[in-house]
Amino acid sequence: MKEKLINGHPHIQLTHDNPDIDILRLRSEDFYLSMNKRRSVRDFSSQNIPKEVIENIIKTAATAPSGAHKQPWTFCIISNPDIKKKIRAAAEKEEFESYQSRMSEQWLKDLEPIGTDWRKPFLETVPYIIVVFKKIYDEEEGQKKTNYYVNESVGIACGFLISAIHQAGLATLTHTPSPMNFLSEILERPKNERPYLLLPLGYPAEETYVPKLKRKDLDEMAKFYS
Ligand code: IYR
Repeated sequence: MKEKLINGHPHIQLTHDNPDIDILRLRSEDFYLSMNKRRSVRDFSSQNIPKEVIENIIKTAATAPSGAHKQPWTFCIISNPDIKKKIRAAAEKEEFESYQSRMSEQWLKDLEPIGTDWRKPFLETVPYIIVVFKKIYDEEEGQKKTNYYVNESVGIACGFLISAIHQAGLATLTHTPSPMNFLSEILERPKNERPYLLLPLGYPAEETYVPKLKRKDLDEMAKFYS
């Protein structure tokens, strides 16, 4: 492998096979068709999943780019039933409050087609819950170290995570109980970590229904400047 120094730091030669144009067409279309089948799922089977699969998915998420390569994330993977139970109880308590009084009439109306409510039984059904924490700063030998573009970095990692879950053949949901500081307490996270996103992970339940949604057409969401 060829190496050289830039600013005194080692750089390695990129290995990249430049696929020809027909392959670009095929691969980009294949990936789109596959990703277009992804749906957020709220009814899960309790069927177990090998830990190795979860490890691969998490390692994929952590290939995301991050500000100054600080990798400002921690993935907590919960299979312990007592912890799942605690998370469900705390999430439902917050969600009950939200649906009852914190969310606006308009918000509740916007959610009607999705069919959600405060009940989150999937938090106990699923074999795994992943809670992604963002590291607002790092701590090395008692010294605070700045992280950069933390929300962007962790958001991209979550996108990779969701894609890896779908690609493996599993389902998930981007669940954001609000507020979600209870996750820091239950999972005993240090003070430089803040909960970012909760994702239940599993196979969908045998007969699962998802909202009949339409995705925006290209001309509704993209503008080409040729
Ligand atoms: N966090 C709540 C409410 C909710 C909000 C939005 I915006 C959604 O797209 C879906 C749900 C819940 O999880 O039910």
